[in-house]
Amino acid sequence: MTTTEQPPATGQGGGRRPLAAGAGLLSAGVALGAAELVAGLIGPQSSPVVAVGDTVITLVPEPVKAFAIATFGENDKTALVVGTLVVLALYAAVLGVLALRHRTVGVAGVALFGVVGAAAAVTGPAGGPLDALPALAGALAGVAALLALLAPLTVPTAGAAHPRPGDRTPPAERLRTSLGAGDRKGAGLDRRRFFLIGAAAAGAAVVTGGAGRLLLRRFHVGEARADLVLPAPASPAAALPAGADLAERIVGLTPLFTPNREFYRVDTAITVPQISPADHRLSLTGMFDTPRSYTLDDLLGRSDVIERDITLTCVSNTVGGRLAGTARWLGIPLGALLRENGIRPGSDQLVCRSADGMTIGAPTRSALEVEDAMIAFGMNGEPLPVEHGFPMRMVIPGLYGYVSACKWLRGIEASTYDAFDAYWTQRDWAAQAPVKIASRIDTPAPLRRFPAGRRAIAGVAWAQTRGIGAVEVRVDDGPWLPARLSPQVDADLWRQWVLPHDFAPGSYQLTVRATSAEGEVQTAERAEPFPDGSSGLHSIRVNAT
Ligand SMILES: Nc1nc2c(c(=O)[nH]1)N[C@H]1C(S)=C(S)[C@@H](COP(=O)(O)O)O[C@H]1N2
Ligand SMILES: [Mo]
Repeated sequence: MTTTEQPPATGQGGGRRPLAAGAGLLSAGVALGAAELVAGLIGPQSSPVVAVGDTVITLVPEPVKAFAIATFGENDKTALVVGTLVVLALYAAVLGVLALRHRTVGVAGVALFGVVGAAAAVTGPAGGPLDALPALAGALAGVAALLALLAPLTVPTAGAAHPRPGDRTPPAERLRTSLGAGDRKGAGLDRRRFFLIGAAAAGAAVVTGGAGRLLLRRFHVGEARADLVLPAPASPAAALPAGADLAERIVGLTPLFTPNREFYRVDTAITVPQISPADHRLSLTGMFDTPRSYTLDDLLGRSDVIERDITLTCVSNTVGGRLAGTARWLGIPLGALLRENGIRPGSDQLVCRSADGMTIGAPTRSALEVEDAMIAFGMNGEPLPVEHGFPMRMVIPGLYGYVSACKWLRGIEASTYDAFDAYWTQRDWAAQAPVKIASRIDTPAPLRRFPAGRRAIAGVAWAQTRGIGAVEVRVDDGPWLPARLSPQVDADLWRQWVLPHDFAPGSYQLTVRATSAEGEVQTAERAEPFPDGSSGLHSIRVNAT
């Protein structure tokens, strides 16, 4: 198709361009709907929208990722999806306008999108050749919709510039007739047909997209998860004394245990892997004498099931931040599992692989020596929630999640730091990252006004594997005042702290600092999360009136 075959886009009928932009948008909708429908038949990993988003996450530079986590927190993925859709919408609208004059550009633009989507899906961690189909089907449908929608915007009118075979009109004459035709208001533009086809396209997009979504639900593992019966632990968690949770009496204080649905979530998965427990295998490979693989039932049926209370923290947590949570985990001791496979002394790194392609490098030594390191399948009395790694994940107390807590775990390769850089290490985060001592003021809330008088200053502090020995609070430049702590039941569990204080009306700066049970005082030196975790004291301004 050549460009001269299309009547001019301007000067005719008016409003042609906005309609063409609309045609682009509608075609994108049709493409996405068709892709989702085919993805519904093939599987969630083949959905081009998700695959492209995943690829974007993998490719964006670290500062952008850090900014996204800092700005949007757990909504970072929603922000990404919305951002992607906005970019896609702009692209589609521009493409529509360009295609008005140059059909080839429109077709090529949609095809390009199909190829990008197909490539992303095929090369994804769970991708195969078949996963190209949704994107390609989407592109085909998108092209068809675009051409159909543009046709009524460029209806050939009488005397148009097409030289019919045998037409002897001189070129200049032909041009004049063509312009003349265009001068008539609305000529070459069939609005009614455009809106009819547009409505059909919108309907098709909604119906196919919705059907795709419904079909994708059958890949969800919620039922299999609900049917799972967890074993009783051979070694239960340390008993908590009555009244151990100070949050029962102090409004605004973080509870000792974080309910699963409130547990912070950090990962690179736009849609969480849906792993059918019956098909799942945990494979040990690499530097083992007798490596084997395990089904979930193998793990559930073992006699060495442990239950432990462990606080998990993210390296991206800023001072005073909320990327930390505590759960009662149920699982198998990691050290025992590694030893029974004959782990070789030369391994210093375990490369943990998840079903979504993530690699997390954990120190072999911690896996063997940290008490309570485990392969977990239970969290707060339930099977692991899908978002938190169902059916199994690793938990190693004392290390940030990105070097210890691989979710959707399907492989442990005994390796070395020399031989392999894991995902975050490739992005310049520290290869080894023990959790730094941290403390946080939960209440009073910063800047919010509260009535003067006696009230609690309270929060949490953590120093996994070492335990918290003391927490002190300073009001303005006063002395460090010792806070009361929740019972020390396990070094891996954070401790709540509380300090009742008499506030006269006024504004105060409150600062908290913790000391580990080993006597190490939390440093006041400020560090950003990158590359191995934030440090510094949490300090807030509060107002009593
Ligand atoms: N497969 C996979 N596992 C992962 C991650 C991930 O992106 N993918 N993120 C890690 C990080 S950075 C943290 S802090 C913890 C968070 O675990 P949670 O989401 O259950 O709180 O999971 C870790 N395990
Ligand atoms: Mo993290």
